[in-house]
Amino acid sequence: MEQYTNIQWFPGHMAKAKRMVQENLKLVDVAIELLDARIPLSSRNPMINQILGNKPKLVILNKADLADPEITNQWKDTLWGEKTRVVAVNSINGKGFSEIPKAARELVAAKISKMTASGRRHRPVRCMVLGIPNVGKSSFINRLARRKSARTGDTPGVTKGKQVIKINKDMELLDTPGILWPKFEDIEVGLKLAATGAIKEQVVNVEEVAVYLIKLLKKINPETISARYKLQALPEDDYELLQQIAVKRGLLVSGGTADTYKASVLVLKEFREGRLGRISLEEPGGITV
Ligand SMILES: Nc1nc2c(ncn2[C@@H]2O[C@H](COP(=O)(O)OP(=O)(O)O)[C@@H](O)[C@H]2O)c(=O)[nH]1
Ligand SMILES: [Mg+2]
Repeated sequence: MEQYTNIQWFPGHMAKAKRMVQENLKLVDVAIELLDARIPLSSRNPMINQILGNKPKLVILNKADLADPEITNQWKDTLWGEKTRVVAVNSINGKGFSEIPKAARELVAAKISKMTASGRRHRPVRCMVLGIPNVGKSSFINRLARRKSARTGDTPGVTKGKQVIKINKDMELLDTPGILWPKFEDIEVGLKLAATGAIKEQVVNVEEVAVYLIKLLKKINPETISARYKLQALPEDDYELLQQIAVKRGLLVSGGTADTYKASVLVLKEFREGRLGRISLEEPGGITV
């Protein structure tokens, strides 16, 4: 079951989150920005660069198990920069995690060599995790710390009483993540966040989300839809396609017409569980719908 954090973001909360994150950033060498590998743009906090200033950044493309591996590689190249490293992971099974300490070290290499040169022993690279709700912060921290549960703070910003977890001799991590707000202004961002399960679809209409997802899937990978729902030719109209899926799956309301609500829930569930394949909804070139 997916667990939703349900934060109501008001301007006051955003200001507080920003302030708390910036306070915690003072304690760390590297910010770990968690993104959803399927939607690296839409799962970003809109103010992240401003919040981080010139803090070195390790971008984690999380849920990479659900994303198209080729597109994830393109994102890695695109996002990589002088003060940015990028690692793709699966926080459920730990795939990709072995690359993290090296990437974090690289980001502070200059600082470390300066310390070693002056005869001081360098301390471990200290990191903190940042990201929007449901991007996988708790799962990521648990994996990295190899423990069962992370403290989950639903409080915007970061929970008080933070602790530092030792990851290995080179790396430590604040145990509470910074929770940041997603983009709100853009309807497509909202739909992508809802489609991937980052926000409750009650916020947006379930059928609207499903129809939008179908529209994207038809562009990205029409064969998957045809194969999965045993449809020969996909209709032009996305709502009609949803109706056909309903009929194929025997999801009917009394009178025999398609239950598009149930079909919407089904398509969204199957997409989120990866049963439609590994699909990225955003690629560096930009998918235009
Ligand atoms: N498939 C997959 N699911 C993930 C991954 N990381 C987290 N999840 C799921 O995403 C949902 C939200 O994760 P959670 O750690 O609670 O997110 P948080 O709100 O950022 O702390 C949960 O259902 C997790 O099981 C991942 O790498 N792959
Ligand atoms: Mg959490």
